[in-house]
Amino acid sequence: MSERRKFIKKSILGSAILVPGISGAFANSSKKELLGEKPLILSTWNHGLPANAAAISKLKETGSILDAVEAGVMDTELDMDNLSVGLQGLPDREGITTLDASIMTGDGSCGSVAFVRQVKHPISLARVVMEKTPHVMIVGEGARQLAISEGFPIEKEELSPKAKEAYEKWKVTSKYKPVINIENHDTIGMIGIDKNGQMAGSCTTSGLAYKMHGRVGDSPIIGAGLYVDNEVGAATATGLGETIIRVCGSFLIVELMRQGRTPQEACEEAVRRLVSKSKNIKDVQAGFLAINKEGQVGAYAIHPGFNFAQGTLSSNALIDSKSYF
Ligand code: SD4
Repeated sequence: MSERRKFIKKSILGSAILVPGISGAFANSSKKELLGEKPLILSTWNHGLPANAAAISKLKETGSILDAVEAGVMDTELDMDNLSVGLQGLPDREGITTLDASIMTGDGSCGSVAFVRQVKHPISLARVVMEKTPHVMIVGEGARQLAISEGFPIEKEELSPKAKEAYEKWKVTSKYKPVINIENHDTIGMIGIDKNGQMAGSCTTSGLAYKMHGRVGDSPIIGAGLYVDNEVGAATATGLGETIIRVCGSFLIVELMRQGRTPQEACEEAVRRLVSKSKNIKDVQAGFLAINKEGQVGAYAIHPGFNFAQGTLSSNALIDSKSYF
């Protein structure tokens, strides 16, 4: 674990900061979830804390929940300690880092990029796809060309020192076995609601370490890694993308909430569905995070170890998710 993460874990979990009205939802049964405070921002894993802080600060500055979820994950895209997000992320089998990202607002607008190289902020490129093109998803060289035409800086294609070291070690055996919770699972998914009930979400990743060249995960697939609907709620996913795509995980959760499930019940049902449709589930981690329009929160993963950060205007805390196993 990096020094930065150790520090965050110690300073936050160590002092047991609780978020009024929400932490209780995780101590008690999902039926007893309390109404959440708004605005509310949720994001996956430890790096969700600084990302939430960046999102809340942007929300205060511009008042836009879309700006907030973009700015929040941009912080993670620049985090040199994170080897699963941004250009510092672990590469594919050929030694090339390729990025996936998506963004969505509660009115159904969405955009994404996948298999994109040399762009530091794929989330902002996903926003360009959403706002400036007639399309939803642009991939590979096309996405890089769009970045160039939109004036995004194109970075030199070289691995970060940590990614290079890890890749050199991996090449010795070239074995592909996802490790639960660590290395392969650090994607950031962020969902948020403002005080008026407007929702937005973002998701950005370098995907699975040592994936096949050209592999795309769930994160840029609308409905798999991210889904947002102002009428119901929002969900995002982390973990082995193939398992999440198979059940349209985030869309499934929003639809279950539409049918009356709480965010917690919906996340649990989606994990059960995913487990029933996947093989070798003991070696696979996946987790979901959800919010409904009342500001209730849910989170659930296959294995223990998944956590998320929950931020309001006055608090920001890490919370451990419950899990199937
Ligand atoms: C993927 N879902 O590409 C991403 C990886 C991930 O935490 O979430 N890592 O499959």
